[in-house]
Amino acid sequence: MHEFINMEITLYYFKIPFWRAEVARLALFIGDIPFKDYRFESQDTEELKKDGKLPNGLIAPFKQLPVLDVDGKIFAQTGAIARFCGKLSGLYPKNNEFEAAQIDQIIEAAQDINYLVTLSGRDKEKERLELARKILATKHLPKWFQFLENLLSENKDSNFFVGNKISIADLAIWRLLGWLSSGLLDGVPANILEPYEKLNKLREEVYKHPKVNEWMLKTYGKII
Ligand SMILES: N[C@@H](CCC(=O)N[C@@H](CS)C(=O)NCC(=O)O)C(=O)O
Repeated sequence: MHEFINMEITLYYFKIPFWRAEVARLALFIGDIPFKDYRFESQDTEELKKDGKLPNGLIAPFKQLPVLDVDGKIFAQTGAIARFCGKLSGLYPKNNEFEAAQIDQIIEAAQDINYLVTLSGRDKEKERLELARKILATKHLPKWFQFLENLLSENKDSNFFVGNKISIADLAIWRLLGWLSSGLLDGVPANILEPYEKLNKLREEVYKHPKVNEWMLKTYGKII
């Protein structure tokens, strides 16, 4: 029996399979940790924007999601939540500081990449937006993908980022890459990941995980 099984956990996020929430949802699901997967309705979003209020009545510290509620107390920030859920589920080491830091660096890289995408979408003027997205797709993303590819190549033990088993680092990057290669992001082509053998191998490996498959089908009715 799991030592933390008695915690009451609710993850607050929007109704989308975005990496910030999906890394935590999947970690908990893989670890068989019961949790409530609260997905915001539009009135929840209005309250959050207005005064940071969450459906549990508490105030989101940064007026942003994800937020995790553990037994009525909350905290925010994707990395903190991912690590917490990873520790509960065995997807983040509790007694290997070095491997923990190696995983942290990947989560931080996901944040950096996400920030570049956000910045590239800020300008609403069509031509400037197109230029920003072109630079994103031809310079920034390839640079970061190569960094990640190198890290995967350096790990001789598996197709994952750290050691020989799946961790929250793999889940975060897998979902982030799913978004970036979805073709839904203006100016970023769906084949952007083609040159990266190790990144593609990582994606395949995560998709092969039986609990990942089960989660997708149960939650979204299809593999996404
Ligand atoms: N640094 C935060 C960023 C979270 C974030 O940007 N959340 C977005 C959704 S993906 C959000 O809540 N946006 C609403 C807002 O900032 O008003 C983290 O790591 O969780």
